[in-house]
Amino acid sequence: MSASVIDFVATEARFGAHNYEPIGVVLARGEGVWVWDTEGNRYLDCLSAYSAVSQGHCHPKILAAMVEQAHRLTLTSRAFHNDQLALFYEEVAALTGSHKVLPMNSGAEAVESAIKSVRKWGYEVKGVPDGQAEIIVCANNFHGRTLGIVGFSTDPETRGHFGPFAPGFKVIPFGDAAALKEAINPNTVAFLVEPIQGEAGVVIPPAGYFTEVRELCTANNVMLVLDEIQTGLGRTGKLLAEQHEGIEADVTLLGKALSGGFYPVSAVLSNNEVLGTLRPGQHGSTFGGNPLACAVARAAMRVLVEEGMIDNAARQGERFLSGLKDIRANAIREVRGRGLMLAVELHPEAGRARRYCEALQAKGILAKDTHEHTIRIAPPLVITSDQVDWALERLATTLTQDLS
Ligand code: IF1
Repeated sequence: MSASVIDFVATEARFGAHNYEPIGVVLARGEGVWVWDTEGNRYLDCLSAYSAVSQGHCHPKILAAMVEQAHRLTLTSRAFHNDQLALFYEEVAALTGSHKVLPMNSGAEAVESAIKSVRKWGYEVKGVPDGQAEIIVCANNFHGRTLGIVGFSTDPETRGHFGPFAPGFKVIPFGDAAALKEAINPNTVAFLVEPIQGEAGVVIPPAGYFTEVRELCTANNVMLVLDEIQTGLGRTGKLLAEQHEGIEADVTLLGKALSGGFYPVSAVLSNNEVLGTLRPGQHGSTFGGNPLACAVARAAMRVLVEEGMIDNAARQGERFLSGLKDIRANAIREVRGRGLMLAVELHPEAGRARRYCEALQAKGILAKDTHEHTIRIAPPLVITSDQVDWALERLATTLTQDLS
């Protein structure tokens, strides 16, 4: 590493909490699928900030919307109306077919807000005895890092030594509708689940799973809450991952690409019943629904649709997936994916996925490992066929190396 890179890394180490172990690159500029480090080296971003930069780095139209709004009005608090929130509501509701919107900031805040809302609905509408609401979640879930959320994580790294945790959550295996049927009881208010488990390593459920889930939730008056914070907004080749399953959630959570990576913007989308239980003063946030966030999100949604990014994600995702499946490498155990949400799982004896990510970095690709043996591949949805082929060449060379 050069002196300047070492200086940045050393300074981070000196002052920063060590809650990440970044790959050894210091990024300084981004444009589309490309990012450049402080030395001017160019990389194809195959992480997209965990699917927050789906529209590509520094999208000019989102930037222009942000600058224009920032000159005019950034934050008013919800004590007063502003001239962006209603427009954001209309546009995100029209895009997703939702009736009610609760604007928040981080993904975890949207998850926590959904948990509060479905519990309140359980007590005030479903008639669950106060304090006894149960929410079913899946093993290997990832819904954020707040205390409430890590309380129902099954990952020791995510929840270790952060207790004690809140009760009211029941864990079942992902992809097992019979387990859901077994777990539902009269106090169950919701089933919170990712359509595809991202952090778990892009785990896709069996065909028909969500059709059964939808039927079970409807039959038992249980709210189906789909966390589309990572899978949503085109990542899997459709606007929402639920569309692959031909179902509709009762509550949908969005975040990340809702702002195109410019600003933390998240939202809870639902029908009147659930969000209609929130009354003035019962929930809120200083920045939730602020005019700058709304202007940025409106532009991020607009370019996603107007520039055909969702269909491109479907097309390039198929190209990428079949190209990955064509790679003949002993290291590869399985290739998985839907749209541009892809993963290469390695055999344990092939060595840690991190080693392959470091080797990819040397070839101009930035990717992230998850759970030791899986490499995530999630480029911005603006990637072209040539860029997919460029990435596949380097992935094939790297994966056929022996890095064990
Ligand atoms: C980290 C993981 C991904 C999410 C889903 C809610 C949230 C996330 C499905 C919370 C956030 C981020 C968090 C970030 C790394 C990244 C991640 F590895 F942690 F699990 F993407 F897979 N639901 N995921 O994926 O949204 O509060 O972060 O805005 O914590 O290291 P957030």
